[in-house]
Amino acid sequence: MFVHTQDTIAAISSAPGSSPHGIVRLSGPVAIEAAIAVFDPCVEHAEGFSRHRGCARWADDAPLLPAELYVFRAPRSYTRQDMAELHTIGAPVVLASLLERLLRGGARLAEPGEFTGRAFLAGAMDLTAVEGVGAMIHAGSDAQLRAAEQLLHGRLAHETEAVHTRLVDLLALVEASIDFVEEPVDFIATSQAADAITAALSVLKDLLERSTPMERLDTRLRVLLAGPPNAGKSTLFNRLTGLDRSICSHVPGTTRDVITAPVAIGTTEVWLMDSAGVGASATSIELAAEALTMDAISAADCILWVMEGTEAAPPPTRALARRLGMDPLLVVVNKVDALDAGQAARAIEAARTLGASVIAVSAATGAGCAELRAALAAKLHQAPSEATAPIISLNARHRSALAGAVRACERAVALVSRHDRIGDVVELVALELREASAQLGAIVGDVTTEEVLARIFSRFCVGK
Ligand SMILES: Nc1nc2c(ncn2[C@@H]2O[C@H](COP(=O)(O)OP(=O)(O)OP(=O)(O)O)[C@@H](O)[C@H]2O)c(=O)[nH]1
Ligand SMILES: [Mg+2]
Repeated sequence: MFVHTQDTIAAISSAPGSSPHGIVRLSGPVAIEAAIAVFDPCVEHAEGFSRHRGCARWADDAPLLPAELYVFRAPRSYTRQDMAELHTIGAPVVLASLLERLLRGGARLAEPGEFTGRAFLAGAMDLTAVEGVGAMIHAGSDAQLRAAEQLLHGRLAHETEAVHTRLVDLLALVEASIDFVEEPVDFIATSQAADAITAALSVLKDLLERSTPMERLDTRLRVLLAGPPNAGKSTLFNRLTGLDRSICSHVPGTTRDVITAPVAIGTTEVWLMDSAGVGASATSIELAAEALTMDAISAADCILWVMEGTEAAPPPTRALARRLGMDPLLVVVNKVDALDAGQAARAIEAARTLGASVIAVSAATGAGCAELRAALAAKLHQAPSEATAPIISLNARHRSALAGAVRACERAVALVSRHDRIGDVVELVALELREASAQLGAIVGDVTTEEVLARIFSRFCVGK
Protein backbone atom coordinates (compact mmCIF):
# COMPACT_ATOMS: atom_id res chain seq x y z
CA MET A 1 0.00 0.00 0.00
CA PHE A 2 1.30 3.46 -0.99
CA VAL A 3 4.61 1.96 -2.12
CA HIS A 4 5.35 4.86 -4.46
CA THR A 5 5.84 8.08 -2.56
CA GLN A 6 8.31 9.81 -4.85
CA ASP A 7 5.92 10.74 -7.65
CA THR A 8 3.38 13.58 -7.60
CA ILE A 9 -0.24 12.90 -6.69
CA ALA A 10 -3.31 15.08 -7.28
CA ALA A 11 -6.97 14.85 -6.30
CA ILE A 12 -10.08 16.90 -5.68
CA SER A 13 -9.97 17.40 -1.97
CA SER A 14 -13.26 19.19 -1.30
CA ALA A 15 -16.56 17.39 -0.73
CA PRO A 16 -18.19 15.84 -3.82
CA GLY A 17 -20.98 17.77 -5.55
CA SER A 18 -21.54 21.45 -6.21
CA SER A 19 -20.41 23.96 -3.63
CA PRO A 20 -19.22 27.58 -3.60
CA HIS A 21 -15.66 26.47 -2.84
CA GLY A 22 -13.59 23.65 -4.31
CA ILE A 23 -10.04 22.45 -3.62
CA VAL A 24 -7.62 20.50 -5.81
CA ARG A 25 -4.60 19.25 -3.92
CA LEU A 26 -1.14 18.04 -5.01
CA SER A 27 1.83 16.51 -3.25
CA GLY A 28 5.22 15.46 -4.60
CA PRO A 29 8.24 16.73 -6.55
CA VAL A 30 6.34 18.56 -9.33
CA ALA A 31 3.31 19.55 -7.20
CA ILE A 32 4.08 23.28 -7.16
CA GLU A 33 5.29 23.43 -10.79
CA ALA A 34 2.14 21.62 -12.04
CA ALA A 35 -0.16 23.88 -10.02
CA ILE A 36 1.60 27.05 -11.23
CA ALA A 37 1.08 25.85 -14.82
CA VAL A 38 -2.71 26.11 -14.45
CA PHE A 39 -2.63 29.35 -12.46
CA ASP A 40 -2.65 32.92 -13.73
CA PRO A 41 -0.58 35.08 -13.22
CA CYS A 42 2.56 32.99 -13.21
CA VAL A 43 4.07 32.79 -9.73
CA GLU A 44 7.77 33.66 -9.70
CA HIS A 45 8.84 33.11 -6.12
CA ALA A 46 6.85 30.51 -4.26
CA GLU A 47 8.93 30.08 -1.13
CA GLY A 48 7.96 28.33 2.12
CA PHE A 49 4.29 28.86 2.73
CA SER A 50 2.69 31.39 0.42
CA ARG A 51 -0.74 32.32 -0.84
CA HIS A 52 -1.38 33.86 -4.24
CA ARG A 53 -4.53 35.42 -5.67
CA GLY A 54 -5.26 34.98 -9.36
CA CYS A 55 -7.27 32.84 -11.75
CA ALA A 56 -7.54 29.16 -12.58
CA ARG A 57 -6.84 28.23 -16.21
CA TRP A 58 -9.32 25.39 -16.23
CA ALA A 59 -10.21 25.38 -19.95
CA ASP A 60 -8.78 26.98 -23.11
CA ASP A 61 -11.99 28.52 -24.42
CA ALA A 62 -13.70 29.38 -21.14
CA PRO A 63 -13.31 32.50 -19.00
CA LEU A 64 -10.70 32.37 -16.24
CA LEU A 65 -12.18 31.81 -12.79
CA PRO A 66 -11.03 33.51 -9.60
CA ALA A 67 -8.73 31.22 -7.68
CA GLU A 68 -6.12 31.10 -4.93
CA LEU A 69 -2.92 29.09 -5.00
CA TYR A 70 -1.50 27.87 -1.70
CA VAL A 71 2.10 26.70 -1.73
CA PHE A 72 3.59 24.60 1.06
CA ARG A 73 7.30 23.84 0.60
CA ALA A 74 8.79 20.65 2.05
CA PRO A 75 9.17 19.86 4.87
CA ARG A 76 6.62 22.34 6.22
CA SER A 77 3.56 20.69 4.73
CA TYR A 78 0.98 18.04 5.67
CA THR A 79 2.86 15.32 3.76
CA ARG A 80 6.33 16.82 4.41
CA GLN A 81 6.71 17.02 0.60
CA ASP A 82 6.20 20.02 -1.68
CA MET A 83 2.45 20.59 -1.78
CA ALA A 84 0.07 22.92 -3.58
CA GLU A 85 -3.64 23.58 -3.31
CA LEU A 86 -5.81 25.37 -5.84
CA HIS A 87 -8.93 26.89 -4.29
CA THR A 88 -11.60 27.97 -6.72
CA ILE A 89 -15.32 27.76 -7.44
CA GLY A 90 -16.59 24.32 -6.45
CA ALA A 91 -18.39 23.45 -9.69
CA PRO A 92 -17.67 19.75 -10.38
CA VAL A 93 -16.96 20.40 -14.09
CA VAL A 94 -14.35 23.07 -13.26
CA LEU A 95 -12.60 20.93 -10.65
CA ALA A 96 -12.62 17.85 -12.92
CA SER A 97 -11.15 19.85 -15.78
CA LEU A 98 -8.47 21.40 -13.55
CA LEU A 99 -7.55 17.97 -12.24
CA GLU A 100 -7.36 16.63 -15.78
CA ARG A 101 -4.84 19.38 -16.66
CA LEU A 102 -2.76 18.62 -13.57
CA LEU A 103 -2.66 14.94 -14.50
CA ARG A 104 -1.41 15.92 -17.97
CA GLY A 105 1.14 18.15 -16.23
CA GLY A 106 2.91 15.25 -14.54
CA ALA A 107 0.77 14.25 -11.56
CA ARG A 108 -1.10 10.99 -11.09
CA LEU A 109 -4.50 10.58 -9.43
CA ALA A 110 -4.13 9.99 -5.69
CA GLU A 111 -5.55 6.86 -4.11
CA PRO A 112 -8.02 7.19 -1.21
CA GLY A 113 -6.15 8.44 1.86
CA GLU A 114 -2.86 8.78 0.00
CA PHE A 115 -2.08 12.32 1.23
CA THR A 116 -2.51 11.16 4.83
CA GLY A 117 -0.60 7.97 3.95
CA ARG A 118 2.37 10.07 2.83
CA ALA A 119 2.14 12.13 6.03
CA PHE A 120 2.26 8.91 8.07
CA LEU A 121 5.14 7.38 6.08
CA ALA A 122 7.11 10.64 6.43
CA GLY A 123 6.64 10.46 10.22
CA ALA A 124 4.46 13.58 10.33
CA MET A 125 1.74 11.75 12.23
CA ASP A 126 1.43 8.49 14.11
CA LEU A 127 -1.14 5.81 13.35
CA THR A 128 -3.62 6.98 16.00
CA ALA A 129 -3.64 10.46 14.41
CA VAL A 130 -4.26 8.85 10.99
CA GLU A 131 -7.22 7.02 12.54
CA GLY A 132 -8.33 10.37 13.97
CA VAL A 133 -8.43 11.90 10.47
CA GLY A 134 -10.42 8.88 9.19
CA ALA A 135 -12.84 9.04 12.14
CA MET A 136 -13.32 12.77 11.63
CA ILE A 137 -14.32 12.28 7.97
CA HIS A 138 -17.05 9.88 9.07
CA ALA A 139 -18.13 11.58 12.29
CA GLY A 140 -21.91 11.88 12.38
CA SER A 141 -22.35 13.07 15.95
CA ASP A 142 -20.71 15.33 18.54
CA ALA A 143 -19.51 12.29 20.47
CA GLN A 144 -17.82 10.83 17.39
CA LEU A 145 -16.24 14.16 16.54
CA ARG A 146 -14.87 14.53 20.08
CA ALA A 147 -13.42 11.01 19.95
CA ALA A 148 -11.86 11.70 16.53
CA GLU A 149 -10.33 14.95 17.80
CA GLN A 150 -8.86 13.16 20.81
CA LEU A 151 -7.15 10.67 18.50
CA LEU A 152 -5.97 13.33 16.08
CA HIS A 153 -4.45 15.35 18.91
CA GLY A 154 -2.55 12.33 20.17
CA ARG A 155 -4.42 11.72 23.43
CA LEU A 156 -4.05 7.93 23.22
CA ALA A 157 -0.47 8.12 21.95
CA HIS A 158 0.36 10.43 24.87
CA GLU A 159 -1.28 8.10 27.43
CA THR A 160 0.62 5.02 26.22
CA GLU A 161 3.94 6.68 25.43
CA ALA A 162 5.11 7.09 29.05
CA VAL A 163 4.39 3.43 29.84
CA HIS A 164 6.07 2.35 26.63
CA THR A 165 9.23 4.30 27.48
CA ARG A 166 9.32 2.86 31.01
CA LEU A 167 8.97 -0.69 29.70
CA VAL A 168 11.73 -0.15 27.12
CA ASP A 169 14.07 1.22 29.84
CA LEU A 170 13.30 -1.77 32.04
CA LEU A 171 13.88 -4.12 29.12
CA ALA A 172 17.32 -2.59 28.58
CA LEU A 173 18.29 -3.36 32.19
CA VAL A 174 16.86 -6.89 32.02
CA GLU A 175 18.62 -7.60 28.72
CA ALA A 176 21.89 -6.32 30.13
CA SER A 177 21.55 -8.93 32.90
CA ILE A 178 21.29 -11.72 30.31
CA ASP A 179 25.00 -11.41 29.54
CA PHE A 180 25.87 -11.75 33.21
CA VAL A 181 23.59 -14.58 34.36
CA GLU A 182 26.57 -16.50 35.72
CA GLU A 183 27.72 -13.52 37.82
CA PRO A 184 26.30 -12.78 41.25
CA VAL A 185 25.32 -9.22 40.13
CA ASP A 186 21.90 -8.15 38.93
CA PHE A 187 21.43 -4.90 37.06
CA ILE A 188 18.03 -4.61 38.61
CA ALA A 189 16.60 -6.03 41.85
CA THR A 190 13.67 -8.42 41.55
CA SER A 191 11.43 -6.18 43.66
CA GLN A 192 12.35 -3.14 41.58
CA ALA A 193 11.41 -4.96 38.36
CA ALA A 194 8.16 -6.23 39.88
CA ASP A 195 7.23 -2.70 41.03
CA ALA A 196 7.97 -1.18 37.62
CA ILE A 197 5.93 -3.76 35.72
CA THR A 198 3.05 -3.53 38.21
CA ALA A 199 2.97 0.25 37.80
CA ALA A 200 2.82 -0.08 33.99
CA LEU A 201 0.12 -2.69 34.34
CA SER A 202 -2.07 -0.46 36.45
CA VAL A 203 -1.82 2.44 33.96
CA LEU A 204 -2.78 0.14 31.06
CA LYS A 205 -5.68 -1.47 32.91
CA ASP A 206 -6.94 1.92 34.02
CA LEU A 207 -6.86 3.14 30.41
CA LEU A 208 -8.90 0.14 29.25
CA GLU A 209 -11.40 0.60 32.08
CA ARG A 210 -11.93 4.31 31.41
CA SER A 211 -12.46 3.74 27.70
CA THR A 212 -15.54 3.30 25.58
CA PRO A 213 -15.52 1.27 22.37
CA MET A 214 -15.34 3.74 19.50
CA GLU A 215 -17.62 1.49 17.44
CA ARG A 216 -20.44 2.23 19.89
CA LEU A 217 -20.29 5.92 18.95
CA ASP A 218 -20.95 4.95 15.35
CA THR A 219 -24.66 4.47 15.95
CA ARG A 220 -26.50 7.70 15.40
CA LEU A 221 -29.48 8.24 17.66
CA ARG A 222 -32.74 6.95 16.21
CA VAL A 223 -35.69 9.33 16.34
CA LEU A 224 -39.00 7.69 15.45
CA LEU A 225 -42.16 9.35 14.17
CA ALA A 226 -45.05 7.27 15.50
CA GLY A 227 -48.75 7.85 16.13
CA PRO A 228 -52.23 7.08 14.89
CA PRO A 229 -52.84 6.60 11.16
CA ASN A 230 -53.19 9.72 9.02
CA ALA A 231 -51.75 12.04 11.71
CA GLY A 232 -49.26 13.43 9.17
CA LYS A 233 -46.15 11.46 10.17
CA SER A 234 -44.97 10.97 6.61
CA THR A 235 -45.61 14.62 5.70
CA LEU A 236 -43.55 15.64 8.76
CA PHE A 237 -40.82 13.12 7.85
CA ASN A 238 -40.49 14.65 4.38
CA ARG A 239 -40.55 18.15 5.85
CA LEU A 240 -37.79 17.47 8.42
CA THR A 241 -35.54 15.53 6.04
CA GLY A 242 -36.12 17.88 3.12
CA LEU A 243 -36.63 14.78 0.98
CA ASP A 244 -39.62 13.33 -0.77
CA ARG A 245 -39.05 9.82 0.46
CA SER A 246 -42.27 8.84 2.19
CA ILE A 247 -45.64 8.59 0.41
CA CYS A 248 -48.34 10.79 1.93
CA SER A 249 -52.07 10.43 1.30
CA HIS A 250 -55.41 11.05 2.94
CA VAL A 251 -55.97 7.28 3.00
CA PRO A 252 -55.18 5.95 6.49
CA GLY A 253 -52.60 3.16 6.51
CA THR A 254 -50.42 4.54 3.70
CA THR A 255 -47.05 3.82 5.30
CA ARG A 256 -46.25 0.15 5.80
CA ASP A 257 -42.48 -0.11 6.25
CA VAL A 258 -40.15 1.81 8.52
CA ILE A 259 -38.39 4.44 6.39
CA THR A 260 -35.10 5.94 7.58
CA ALA A 261 -33.09 9.00 6.51
CA PRO A 262 -30.32 11.05 8.15
CA VAL A 263 -31.22 14.48 9.44
CA ALA A 264 -29.15 17.20 11.13
CA ILE A 265 -30.53 18.17 14.52
CA GLY A 266 -28.56 20.90 16.26
CA THR A 267 -24.92 19.92 15.93
CA THR A 268 -25.56 16.18 15.56
CA GLU A 269 -26.94 13.96 12.85
CA VAL A 270 -29.67 11.47 13.73
CA TRP A 271 -31.60 8.78 11.89
CA LEU A 272 -35.17 10.01 11.46
CA MET A 273 -37.63 7.15 10.99
CA ASP A 274 -41.17 7.17 9.63
CA SER A 275 -43.49 4.31 10.60
CA ALA A 276 -46.94 2.86 10.03
CA GLY A 277 -49.78 4.27 12.12
CA VAL A 278 -50.79 2.32 15.22
CA GLY A 279 -54.12 1.65 16.88
CA ALA A 280 -56.48 1.00 13.95
CA SER A 281 -55.06 -1.99 12.11
CA ALA A 282 -57.52 -4.48 10.68
CA THR A 283 -55.96 -6.38 7.78
CA SER A 284 -53.04 -8.76 8.12
CA ILE A 285 -50.78 -6.35 6.22
CA GLU A 286 -51.74 -3.49 8.55
CA LEU A 287 -51.10 -5.71 11.58
CA ALA A 288 -47.68 -6.69 10.19
CA ALA A 289 -46.91 -3.01 9.58
CA GLU A 290 -47.97 -2.12 13.13
CA ALA A 291 -45.72 -4.88 14.52
CA LEU A 292 -42.78 -3.28 12.69
CA THR A 293 -43.66 0.07 14.29
CA MET A 294 -43.74 -1.60 17.75
CA ASP A 295 -40.24 -3.01 17.17
CA ALA A 296 -39.06 0.43 16.08
CA ILE A 297 -40.62 2.01 19.21
CA SER A 298 -38.62 -0.40 21.40
CA ALA A 299 -35.38 0.33 19.56
CA ALA A 300 -35.76 4.13 19.23
CA ASP A 301 -33.72 6.56 21.31
CA CYS A 302 -36.44 9.19 21.11
CA ILE A 303 -40.05 9.14 19.97
CA LEU A 304 -42.01 11.92 18.35
CA TRP A 305 -45.64 10.96 18.98
CA VAL A 306 -47.58 12.68 16.20
CA MET A 307 -51.27 13.45 16.77
CA GLU A 308 -53.80 15.22 14.66
CA GLY A 309 -54.97 18.48 16.23
CA THR A 310 -58.03 18.67 13.98
CA GLU A 311 -60.04 15.96 15.64
CA ALA A 312 -60.01 14.16 18.95
CA ALA A 313 -57.00 11.92 18.46
CA PRO A 314 -57.51 8.40 19.74
CA PRO A 315 -55.49 8.08 22.96
CA PRO A 316 -52.69 5.52 22.75
CA THR A 317 -53.76 2.09 24.01
CA ARG A 318 -52.58 1.09 27.50
CA ALA A 319 -49.94 -1.30 26.24
CA LEU A 320 -48.63 1.36 23.91
CA ALA A 321 -48.72 4.00 26.65
CA ARG A 322 -46.51 1.77 28.79
CA ARG A 323 -43.98 1.51 26.00
CA LEU A 324 -44.18 5.20 25.36
CA GLY A 325 -43.60 5.86 29.07
CA MET A 326 -39.93 5.89 28.13
CA ASP A 327 -38.10 9.17 27.89
CA PRO A 328 -37.31 11.06 25.73
CA LEU A 329 -40.72 11.52 24.21
CA LEU A 330 -42.10 14.59 22.48
CA VAL A 331 -45.77 14.91 21.57
CA VAL A 332 -46.36 16.70 18.28
CA VAL A 333 -49.79 18.16 17.61
CA ASN A 334 -49.99 18.40 13.82
CA LYS A 335 -52.18 20.20 11.28
CA VAL A 336 -52.49 23.41 13.33
CA ASP A 337 -52.95 25.28 10.02
CA ALA A 338 -56.46 23.83 9.95
CA LEU A 339 -57.28 25.07 13.47
CA ASP A 340 -58.27 28.42 14.91
CA ALA A 341 -56.45 29.67 18.03
CA GLY A 342 -59.04 28.26 20.47
CA GLN A 343 -59.03 24.81 18.87
CA ALA A 344 -55.22 24.74 18.82
CA ALA A 345 -55.05 25.64 22.53
CA ARG A 346 -57.55 22.89 23.38
CA ALA A 347 -55.66 20.32 21.26
CA ILE A 348 -52.39 21.20 23.01
CA GLU A 349 -54.07 20.98 26.42
CA ALA A 350 -55.49 17.54 25.55
CA ALA A 351 -52.08 16.36 24.34
CA ARG A 352 -50.48 17.37 27.65
CA THR A 353 -52.39 14.55 29.35
CA LEU A 354 -49.81 12.24 27.75
CA GLY A 355 -47.34 13.71 30.23
CA ALA A 356 -44.62 14.95 27.89
CA SER A 357 -43.53 18.18 26.21
CA VAL A 358 -45.96 19.23 23.48
CA ILE A 359 -45.07 21.09 20.29
CA ALA A 360 -47.67 22.31 17.82
CA VAL A 361 -46.71 22.18 14.15
CA SER A 362 -48.05 22.15 10.66
CA ALA A 363 -46.16 19.62 8.58
CA ALA A 364 -47.94 21.05 5.54
CA THR A 365 -46.74 24.66 5.97
CA GLY A 366 -43.65 24.08 8.11
CA ALA A 367 -44.98 26.24 10.99
CA GLY A 368 -43.51 25.18 14.34
CA CYS A 369 -40.90 22.91 12.73
CA ALA A 370 -37.99 25.10 13.90
CA GLU A 371 -39.31 24.86 17.49
CA LEU A 372 -39.67 21.10 17.05
CA ARG A 373 -36.04 20.79 15.91
CA ALA A 374 -34.88 22.90 18.88
CA ALA A 375 -36.93 20.85 21.36
CA LEU A 376 -35.58 17.65 19.82
CA ALA A 377 -32.00 18.91 20.02
CA ALA A 378 -32.54 19.71 23.72
CA LYS A 379 -34.03 16.24 24.35
CA LEU A 380 -31.18 14.47 22.57
CA HIS A 381 -28.60 16.24 24.65
CA GLN A 382 -30.25 14.62 27.67
CA ALA A 383 -30.14 11.20 26.03
CA PRO A 384 -27.82 8.77 27.84
CA SER A 385 -25.40 8.27 24.95
CA GLU A 386 -24.64 12.00 24.90
CA ALA A 387 -24.52 12.41 28.67
CA THR A 388 -22.05 9.62 29.28
CA ALA A 389 -19.26 10.95 27.09
CA PRO A 390 -16.33 8.58 27.43
CA ILE A 391 -13.04 9.68 28.96
CA ILE A 392 -11.29 8.12 26.01
CA SER A 393 -12.60 6.14 23.04
CA LEU A 394 -10.66 3.21 21.68
CA ASN A 395 -11.23 1.22 18.52
CA ALA A 396 -10.89 -2.57 18.32
CA ARG A 397 -7.24 -2.32 17.19
CA HIS A 398 -6.28 -0.16 20.20
CA ARG A 399 -8.12 -2.39 22.66
CA SER A 400 -6.55 -5.55 21.29
CA ALA A 401 -3.02 -4.05 21.51
CA LEU A 402 -3.59 -2.76 25.06
CA ALA A 403 -5.02 -6.11 26.15
CA GLY A 404 -2.01 -7.88 24.59
CA ALA A 405 0.36 -5.60 26.52
CA VAL A 406 -1.59 -6.21 29.76
CA ARG A 407 -1.36 -10.00 29.32
CA ALA A 408 2.40 -9.85 28.64
CA CYS A 409 2.98 -7.63 31.71
CA GLU A 410 0.90 -9.99 33.86
CA ARG A 411 3.00 -12.94 32.73
CA ALA A 412 6.19 -10.95 33.44
CA VAL A 413 5.03 -10.05 37.00
CA ALA A 414 4.12 -13.69 37.66
CA LEU A 415 7.59 -14.82 36.54
CA VAL A 416 9.41 -12.24 38.66
CA SER A 417 7.35 -12.87 41.76
CA ARG A 418 7.98 -16.64 41.64
CA HIS A 419 11.77 -16.21 41.74
CA ASP A 420 14.05 -14.64 44.34
CA ARG A 421 16.65 -13.69 41.75
CA ILE A 422 15.61 -12.11 38.48
CA GLY A 423 18.75 -13.69 37.00
CA ASP A 424 16.99 -17.08 37.07
CA VAL A 425 14.24 -16.01 34.66
CA VAL A 426 15.84 -13.08 32.93
CA GLU A 427 15.35 -14.40 29.39
CA LEU A 428 11.67 -15.16 29.85
CA VAL A 429 11.03 -11.78 31.48
CA ALA A 430 12.80 -10.05 28.59
CA LEU A 431 10.59 -11.96 26.14
CA GLU A 432 7.40 -10.77 27.84
CA LEU A 433 8.63 -7.17 28.12
CA ARG A 434 9.54 -7.20 24.43
CA GLU A 435 6.03 -8.44 23.63
CA ALA A 436 4.38 -5.74 25.80
CA SER A 437 6.51 -3.04 24.23
CA ALA A 438 5.78 -4.30 20.68
CA GLN A 439 2.03 -4.21 21.41
CA LEU A 440 2.24 -0.62 22.67
CA GLY A 441 4.45 0.37 19.73
CA ALA A 442 1.86 -1.02 17.31
CA ILE A 443 -0.73 1.45 18.64
CA VAL A 444 1.18 4.42 17.25
CA GLY A 445 2.41 2.45 14.24
CA ASP A 446 6.07 1.78 15.13
CA VAL A 447 5.64 -1.55 13.41
CA THR A 448 2.67 -2.06 11.12
CA THR A 449 1.64 -4.67 8.64
CA GLU A 450 0.23 -3.99 5.19
CA GLU A 451 -3.04 -5.52 6.36
CA VAL A 452 -3.42 -3.08 9.28
CA LEU A 453 -2.64 -0.10 7.04
CA ALA A 454 -5.02 -1.30 4.32
CA ARG A 455 -7.84 -1.64 6.87
CA ILE A 456 -7.26 1.84 8.28
CA PHE A 457 -6.96 3.59 4.91
CA SER A 458 -9.96 1.78 3.41
CA ARG A 459 -12.14 4.27 5.30
CA PHE A 460 -10.57 7.29 3.59
CA CYS A 461 -11.81 9.08 0.51
CA VAL A 462 -9.70 10.34 -2.40
CA GLY A 463 -8.16 13.75 -1.67
CA LYS A 464 -7.61 13.17 2.07
N1 LIG B 1 -53.95 20.55 6.75
C1 LIG B 1 -52.94 19.74 6.96
N2 LIG B 1 -52.95 18.50 6.43
C2 LIG B 1 -51.89 17.70 6.66
C3 LIG B 1 -50.80 18.11 7.43
N3 LIG B 1 -49.92 17.10 7.50
C4 LIG B 1 -50.44 16.09 6.79
N4 LIG B 1 -51.63 16.44 6.28
C5 LIG B 1 -52.52 15.62 5.45
O1 LIG B 1 -52.93 14.50 6.21
C6 LIG B 1 -53.05 13.35 5.40
C7 LIG B 1 -52.21 12.22 5.96
O2 LIG B 1 -50.85 12.58 5.87
P1 LIG B 1 -49.69 11.51 5.95
O3 LIG B 1 -48.42 12.25 6.09
O4 LIG B 1 -49.80 10.51 4.87
O5 LIG B 1 -50.06 10.84 7.34
P2 LIG B 1 -49.38 9.56 8.04
O6 LIG B 1 -49.45 9.79 9.50
O7 LIG B 1 -48.07 9.27 7.48
O8 LIG B 1 -50.43 8.44 7.64
P3 LIG B 1 -50.24 6.85 7.60
O9 LIG B 1 -48.94 6.55 6.95
O10 LIG B 1 -51.39 6.40 6.79
O11 LIG B 1 -50.31 6.40 9.02
C8 LIG B 1 -52.60 13.78 4.00
O12 LIG B 1 -53.76 14.06 3.25
C9 LIG B 1 -51.81 15.05 4.25
O13 LIG B 1 -51.84 15.94 3.17
C10 LIG B 1 -50.82 19.45 7.97
O14 LIG B 1 -49.91 19.92 8.66
N5 LIG B 1 -51.93 20.19 7.71
MG1 LIG C 1 -47.38 7.65 6.57
